[in-house]
Amino acid sequence: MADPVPAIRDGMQQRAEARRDPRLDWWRAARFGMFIHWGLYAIPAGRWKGEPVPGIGEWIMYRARIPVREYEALAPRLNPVRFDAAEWVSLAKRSGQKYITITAKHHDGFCMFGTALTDYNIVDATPFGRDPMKELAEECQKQGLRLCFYYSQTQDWHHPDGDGNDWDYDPAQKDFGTYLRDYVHPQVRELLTNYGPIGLIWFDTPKAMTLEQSRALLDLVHTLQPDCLVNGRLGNSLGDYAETGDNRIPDAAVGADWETPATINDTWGFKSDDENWKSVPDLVRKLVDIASKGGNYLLNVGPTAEGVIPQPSVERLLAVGHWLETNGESVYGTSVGPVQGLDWCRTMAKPGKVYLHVFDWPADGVLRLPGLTGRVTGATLLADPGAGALEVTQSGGEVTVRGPAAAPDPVDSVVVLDLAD
Ligand code: JFZ
Repeated sequence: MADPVPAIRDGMQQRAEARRDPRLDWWRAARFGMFIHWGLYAIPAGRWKGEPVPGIGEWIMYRARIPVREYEALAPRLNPVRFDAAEWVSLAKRSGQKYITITAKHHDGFCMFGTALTDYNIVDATPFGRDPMKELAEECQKQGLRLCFYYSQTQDWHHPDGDGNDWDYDPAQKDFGTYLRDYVHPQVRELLTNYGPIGLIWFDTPKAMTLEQSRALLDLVHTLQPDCLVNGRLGNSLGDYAETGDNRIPDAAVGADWETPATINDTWGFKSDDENWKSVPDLVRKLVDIASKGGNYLLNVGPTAEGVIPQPSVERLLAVGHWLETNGESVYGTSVGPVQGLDWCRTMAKPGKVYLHVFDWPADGVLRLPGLTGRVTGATLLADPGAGALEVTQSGGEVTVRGPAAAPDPVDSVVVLDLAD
């Protein structure tokens, strides 16, 4: 795939003027969300007919060119009896995540919500017979998180007129416009009518969508729920904020609203043999890196077909949440930090304050921060205010803070710098 970052940056620039749109206030403050890829693909979990299928788990139908009739046979086997919406929402909450974005329909076309448009959905086609999106919506309301829906608007490998499946359907015979009008639009209407207030709709892989088609979908969302946001993968640089390429973090701060969607191992949809889990320090630093550049981190989990979020994901998320309990003040509600481009640290800003996140604590405990123009009136360790004020001096455009010799937190020690107004 071509490097998506320059294109994303163009989109970001175009969105810069929408920067102060208050509809995004909750999302800007949130900084950390839970992505959930959950669907029929969790059953094969990366293997088809006894053979491993390389690549991301939710693409198995495409990668193995599984005929629709064969893939459909997974539906009667989907019975996630261990699914517990309260537990998932509580996990997100305890992990410090402020919103949940879950696959209502991924490219395989199977609907994980009750829909009148097709029987190919979890309520009508599985022994489970429940609508997990309803249950999640209720729990999010109860526990105070925003629920958001991923919806694959272009690719649908099950629908004869959807994009992507050229092994069952002849692309020349497809009527994409009709699919959008008579299937996608009514389904988006259902998602924005039947589940209460929805934080955002996460579209994906726009491919050949025309400007009119993207615009019509954007208008539909905003007509149904004016406060519902739309991500940047609607196509044609439309949407309320930009999405980077998967797992991509821009190397500099970006003056617009953006989000990095990221895996916690190497797959989105559950794969039984993917054990390449990112470490807790890596996850914390990625969150901080992203927030310091003005973005949000949308970190994925891939629940099993039984409805269980894999334990290695749970442990890591809770550890990040534990770190955020102490350090959240320096992440949530912050904006792009004043000092950028240093390896050893990241900065974030709030009115009257700069949070200095130190990844590599110097051996002598003396932090030398260049590039800060404001006058610093004090410095403390966020995790240990009892340690009192740290000695600060400022000269020649450099702030010097004398901290303890040992890193207070080997992952990221946060120093709060107070600024004179
Ligand atoms: C898409 C999906 O195809 C994938 O299954 C998953 O849902 C992911 C979050 O999004 O994959 C993409 C989309 C865009 C890029 C890369 C993978 N990109 O812009 O680099």
